[in-house]
Amino acid sequence: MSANNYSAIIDKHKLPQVSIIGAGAIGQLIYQQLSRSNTQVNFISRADQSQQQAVTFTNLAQQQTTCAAMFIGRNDWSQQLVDTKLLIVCVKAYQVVTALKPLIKRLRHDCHILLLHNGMGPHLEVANMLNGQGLSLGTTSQGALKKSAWHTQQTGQGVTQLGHFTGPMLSETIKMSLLSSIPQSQWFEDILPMLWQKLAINVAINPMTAIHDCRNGELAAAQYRKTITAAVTELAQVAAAESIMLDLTVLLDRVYQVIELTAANYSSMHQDVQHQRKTEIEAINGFVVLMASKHGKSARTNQQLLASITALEQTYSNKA
Ligand code: KPL
Repeated sequence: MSANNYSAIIDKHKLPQVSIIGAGAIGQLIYQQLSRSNTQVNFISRADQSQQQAVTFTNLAQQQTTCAAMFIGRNDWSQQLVDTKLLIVCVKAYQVVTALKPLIKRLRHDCHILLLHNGMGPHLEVANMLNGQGLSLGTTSQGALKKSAWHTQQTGQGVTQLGHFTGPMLSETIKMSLLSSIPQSQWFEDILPMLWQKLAINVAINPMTAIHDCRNGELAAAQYRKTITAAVTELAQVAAAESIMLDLTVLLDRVYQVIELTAANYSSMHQDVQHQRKTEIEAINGFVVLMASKHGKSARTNQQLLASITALEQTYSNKA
């Protein structure tokens, strides 16, 4: 049965509860997509008290809707998290472990965790923190923009790739509910190659746009080709050392396709640097460097890109 047919016959009152950590653009987009398909969904908040928050969403057709989202505060975590069957983690890569630490012990053993962030790396640490829960990983190229704290606008369609990583599998009911709620979402038996492919796009586009202060489209210029090719080549070599075989030509074609498709956009790392926010460089080029050193290899270009972005972060006036 297809995911769409399945959603039509699900009794919404019997649907398991999904919780989201991270009310950024992607967290709010996923919240909207799940709640529209009648999944019971709430946010986990760092505030003490639980509260309802009006959240506004503008879809691709420019239609705006507002609904009341439940934010579960710390005082209610223990009581509410026992009902959570899937916890979707939408915070930045460098926040994943800290955000999950106080929650894991309160989750049911049969709760499942799904990490959905840019970059790679936190999954290795989270795998060691699990308390019987299963772990899935995902990546999305849906475009979303936060217009204000509680107003998110979808800015582009895109695929969402999800799949199992370790521990018990996600239940079929929740998997089907996810796939039927998130447009163009797919489940992969082996998710790691998909994450490495997405990482190839990010290792090339994100640091280069931040360093050269440009939109994604400008990276099509010949002057950037050498660095982009070198960064992606190193990534493919490191992935191969991890037994993930990727075709370099396909990876580079995809990088240039994304450069063209998102030509007018500023990458997330460009935006982070412009707003003097911590970037996800450690989970992007930093992950390639880390995996290279694990295999006794060097990844010189990724190391240089990592160093350049780290140096840019050091220039922020407010380094908090
Ligand atoms: O994922 C992205 C990002 O900005 O983080 C790309 C695909 C590069 C689009 O800008």
